[in-house]
This record gives sequence, C-alpha cells and structure tokens, in this order.
Amino acid sequence: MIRDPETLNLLLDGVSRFVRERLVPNEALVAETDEIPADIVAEMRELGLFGLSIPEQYGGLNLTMEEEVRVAFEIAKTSPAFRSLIGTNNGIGSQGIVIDGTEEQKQRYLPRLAAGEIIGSFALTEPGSGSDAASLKTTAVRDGDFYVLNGTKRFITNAPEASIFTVMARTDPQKKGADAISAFIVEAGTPGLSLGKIDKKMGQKGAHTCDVIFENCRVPAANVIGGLEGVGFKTAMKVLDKGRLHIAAVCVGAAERMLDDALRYAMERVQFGKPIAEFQLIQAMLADSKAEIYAARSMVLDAARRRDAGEDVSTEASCCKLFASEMCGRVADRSVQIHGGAGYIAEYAAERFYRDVRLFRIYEGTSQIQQLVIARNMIRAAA
Ligand code: COS
Repeated sequence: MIRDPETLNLLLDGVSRFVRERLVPNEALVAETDEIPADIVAEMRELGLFGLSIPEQYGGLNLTMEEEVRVAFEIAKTSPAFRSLIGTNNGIGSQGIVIDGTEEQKQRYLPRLAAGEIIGSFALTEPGSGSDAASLKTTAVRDGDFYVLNGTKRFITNAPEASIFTVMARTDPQKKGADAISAFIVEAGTPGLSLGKIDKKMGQKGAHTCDVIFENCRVPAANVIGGLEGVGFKTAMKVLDKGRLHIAAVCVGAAERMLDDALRYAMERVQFGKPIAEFQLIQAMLADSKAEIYAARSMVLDAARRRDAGEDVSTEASCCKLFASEMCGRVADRSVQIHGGAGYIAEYAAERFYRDVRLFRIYEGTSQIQQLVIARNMIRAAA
C-alpha cells in the first residue's frame, strides 16, 4: 500500500533523525519541567507531524495506515510525551471529523489541526464512565439552534492545550443506550466550558491531562459531527479502532528503544569479569524481547495493510493493542532488570520508560476491553 516509497523513506529518515538529534537529548528536560520546549513544538509543526493522517485537501500528509504506523515506530523511540502532543491531532482529536464530519466541519477545523496551529482533544471518559463508555452521562439538550451541554469529562489528553474538543454527550437523556449519544465539536473558550487542574500522573511528564467541565455550555447545532444525532458512539468506536492500531505501533517503537538501551548497557556493564551480555540469563531476556517485538511489529503492519485494503479491522486492531501494549510492559520490566540497580535510578531512561509505558495497557481501551472486543467479534462471526 506504500504509495511512494521514496517520499516515505525521506519522511521516515527525517523523523528518525529528528528523534535522535532533537528529541532524545531533550527527554530528561521534558521529564523535569513537565513541558515540551516551544522550539521543539515548532520543529514538529515544520516536519508536518501534526497532520500525518489528515487528508491532503485539508493540508495533511494523508498517510495510509501502513505509512502512519511506520512513522509511529520511529517517533515512539523517545519519550511518549512528544508523540502524545501530535497524537491527538493525528488520532482521536481529529479522526471523528475526518471519518464522520460534514464538509463544512472538515474545512473549518482540519487545516488548522494539520498545521498544528490548534490542538484537538477527545472527550469520552467521565468520572463514572471509563471502560463502559456507552454509560456516559454528559447531556446535550437541544435549545433552538444550540445544544446545552452539562457534565464532566475525565483524564482528557491534551485538554490543557486544546482549542477544540470532540465531545460525546447524550442527546436523549431519557435513553440509556449507545444510540442516544451524539458527537460534538466544542471550541475551547466557549462560555460554560472550563478545565480542572492538571492531573499528576505516574509518568509521561510533558503530556497533560485534566477534567473538562461543561456547565450550561451552549454549542451551535451545526457542530454535531456529521450533522446527525445518535451516531456519536459509533463515531467514537471507529476513531478508537484506528487509534488502537496507532498505539500498538507506538508500543513497538518504545519497546525497540528500551531494548536498544538494555542491549547497550548489557554490552558495557562488566560483572564476573565479562560484559553481562555474555551471560545466558541476560541473553534470554534480550532474545525474548526481540522475538516479541518482532511479533508485534509484524501484527501491526499486517493489520494496517488490511485497513488500507478496506477491511474492517476492529478485531485486528484490538489484537494489536492487546499484544503490543502487554509486550511493551514486559520489555520495560526486562529492561529495568537488565540494568539492575541502575534501572531503578532516574538517571537512566529505563526507569522513566518503565513508568511511561504503563499507560499503554490502559488508555484507548484497557487490555481487558481489547480481550472483550476480540472475543465478542469472534462469537458474532461464528454465530
Ligand atoms: N465500529 C463501529 N461501530 C461500532 C464499533 C466499531 N468498532 N463497536 C461498536 N459499534 C457499534 C455497535 O455496532 C452498536 O451499534 P448497533 O446497536 O447499531 O449494532 C453500538 O456501537 C454499541 O456497541 P456495543 O453494544 O458493542 O457497546 P457496549 O456498550 O456493549 O461496549 C465497548 C462497547 C466495551 C467495546 C466500548 O464501550 C469500549 O470500547 N470501551 C472502552 C472505551 C475506551 O476505549 N476508552 C478509552 C478512552 S478514550 S482514550
């Protein structure tokens, strides 16, 4: 499905160099300050990183899924916070509009998202609704040419930076099901929209989440995604199918980086008179990690190609997210183990990655939700 290998290789080489020369040297600073330096954000814009998956007619690079996961393999070889900043514009913060938006909505928002002029954010989760996303309680009641939104969204990635939010809310508050949920584009600064304080997280410093609170927030009716009530949950699920594949690719890249660090350390660290890489118990950890990363990489590429070929990859995306994120957790654990005492010390990236990658098994659907999606689809297909 690669449309133009030469252009793609230029992009991949450019991203890889940017990661090595600009992002890796700034990882510790980002972790310390909880902020990505403005000059790095500007360089990310210049590289086109905010518009990877947005169609060309709206200023994006319109990468195929295969091309996008290949970029994700590269960008993930550094602190996940960098990827997180561009992640919502390419993923959950823009794809609702890309997949189901009206032409007018696309023209209004996508060019600025693609250019990185604005940040998009995705507001599904609530204090009482996480894995059971269809039980969300935020309401959107029609009032003339507006909807009035009330409710709280929780753990919303990039909310402190966002200019627009894709918000899932219940347009028929009497109905409990998924078919009463609609998706809205809500602009930051709309009266009645406020943000909670920034969450203190286990890791991923430099990537921010907080509550997004709606109190009688009036949103133009023209901002219902696709102009259709009642299909917002399906929009969210379609967005997550793609997002899960992207996160799986990020897990592969992060694991490759952690294994690379662990291998280097093992080759330099001398104990019992030789580098620890020469000991078979260390080799087992290196080899298991290598094999599992290869398996995850192959799965992600296969699922991405299937999606590009027009197949429904809901099952495959969940398989990839489940396997790759769990694999990434195991590699993180082995990386710390290979580093020994040094792996527990913040000076080494292994310690930071160990905390950073823990999130991959939780967000965009926990491992348990991926298992549920996979098994349900299997049963449905067999019935
Ligand atoms: N693509 C398109 N439509 C989908 C879909 C998909 N991948 N998955 C579900 N739907 C549709 C279903 O077909 C159904 O529509 P119909 O009634 O017309 O058939 C509707 O959406 C409701 O689906 P379902 O009945 O499966 O919903 P459930 O409440 O049982 O559960 C899960 C759905 C658990 C899979 C969903 O809530 C989920 O993904 N939860 C995790 C949420 C998540 O990832 N949160 C992370 C926060 S965002 S970073």
